[in-house]
Amino acid sequence: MSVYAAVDLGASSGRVMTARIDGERIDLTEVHRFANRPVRVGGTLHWDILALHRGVLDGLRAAGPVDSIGIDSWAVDYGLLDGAGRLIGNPVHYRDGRTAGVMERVVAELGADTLYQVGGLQFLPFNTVYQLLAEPGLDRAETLLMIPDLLTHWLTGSVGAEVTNASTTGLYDVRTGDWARDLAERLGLPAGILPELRRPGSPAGTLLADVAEETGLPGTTPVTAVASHDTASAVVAVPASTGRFAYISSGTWSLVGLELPKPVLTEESRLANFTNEGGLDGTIRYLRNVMGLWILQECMRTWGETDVAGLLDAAAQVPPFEAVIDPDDPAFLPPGDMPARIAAYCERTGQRPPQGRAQTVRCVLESLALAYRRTLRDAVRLSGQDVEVVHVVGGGARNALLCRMTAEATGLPVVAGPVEAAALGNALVQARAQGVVSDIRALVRQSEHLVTYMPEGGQEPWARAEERLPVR
Ligand code: LFR
Repeated sequence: MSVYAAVDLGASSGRVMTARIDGERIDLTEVHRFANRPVRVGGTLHWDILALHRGVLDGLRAAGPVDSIGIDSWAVDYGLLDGAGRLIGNPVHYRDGRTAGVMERVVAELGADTLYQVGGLQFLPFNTVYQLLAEPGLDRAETLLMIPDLLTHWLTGSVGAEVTNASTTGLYDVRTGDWARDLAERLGLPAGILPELRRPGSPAGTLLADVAEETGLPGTTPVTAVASHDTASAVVAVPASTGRFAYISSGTWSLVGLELPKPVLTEESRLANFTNEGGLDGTIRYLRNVMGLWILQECMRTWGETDVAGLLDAAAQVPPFEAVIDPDDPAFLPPGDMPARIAAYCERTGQRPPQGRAQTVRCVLESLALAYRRTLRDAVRLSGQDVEVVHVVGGGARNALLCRMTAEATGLPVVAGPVEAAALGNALVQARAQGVVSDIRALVRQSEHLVTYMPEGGQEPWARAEERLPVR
């Protein structure tokens, strides 16, 4: 029996899980969960990075002795170290407004095509490259570390840039699998701050003496670079049994797309705003960021409501398609009063705003399912890869109403689960690196409880609802 610690940091909470693997099965246990509460200081929205490090240390203590440790988190954000290895300022949250207008300026200067040919990324205002151009601490910076690389550095002292997360920066060349140093220089960014790349499965050092003392773990405990972008880890754990599958990594964001052997960098793909992020073993995560359950989470925060099951039950009872929104409208990106923004969107587009909470939730879920329908159709068309099943992984796999709508809207069977895909993918990459596992997806299929939703209603109502959305 081998045991791995998977540290998985999400936008609202972090968790440390232990994964026990006996070659036939993997068993996950959550040993510690802690809040991840962004803090606004001096008008800037920050991550509380020391609280996250604290949570990691407490979680590792709770985990007890393990064969290896791996860390994954959301992408694009980073910390900068000075020449003495000290953190320059607190990492800024990608939903902060400091990047307003930066992407537009860079696109005007360099051309969208140049950027897409190199990075292959969806044009999102918070991609690391645009954040760096809005970064006051850059002149003192010697090293850029993405969030999981920074936390790994604090555990082991090692410095490196794990590739799946590096691929979300806009400064990584998706064609060559190396940093795009030329592009950085053209933008006036110091390419010297980009650390050496490391592939998922490679060693990232052993615990520093003070970390060993804090956690009660032996200093010889190895830390392994996993697919450190949480979405990459989640895709690793998609329990697909065919190559013809799509996935929706469903949490705060919905990452909707395909796994491909090569990037798609065509003009059509750029115009459809698809991303080509790096996955395990050189695969490409060809996907689109759909705003996701964030909109529902912010509605609930605004209402002071915590009973998600009750809301979903109520939403299932109200009439369909009263109002539809484009979840990717930039109005929904920053934190704030989402019900008011949904109402404003409806008024702007000549629709009657949802009349209550259940109606609002129904509107959000139907609009997400519509976005999935459009995105998957585009992904298939642009990549030429056919799809016969949609795997929904992550917390959203628990949302039966949304899974049912997704099956209907796409006309495809939806297989929901695992819920803890990112932690599973994290642990399984460690296990594979140690030779304990060979076929990751087969092991997930054997171990996890999956629920299938067949596309029961016809697609016509969805096609009609889609016509009410702006063409993109
Ligand atoms: C999901 C995710 C997405 C990324 C967004 C911001 O947790 O990692 O893949 O686009 O967060 O980093």
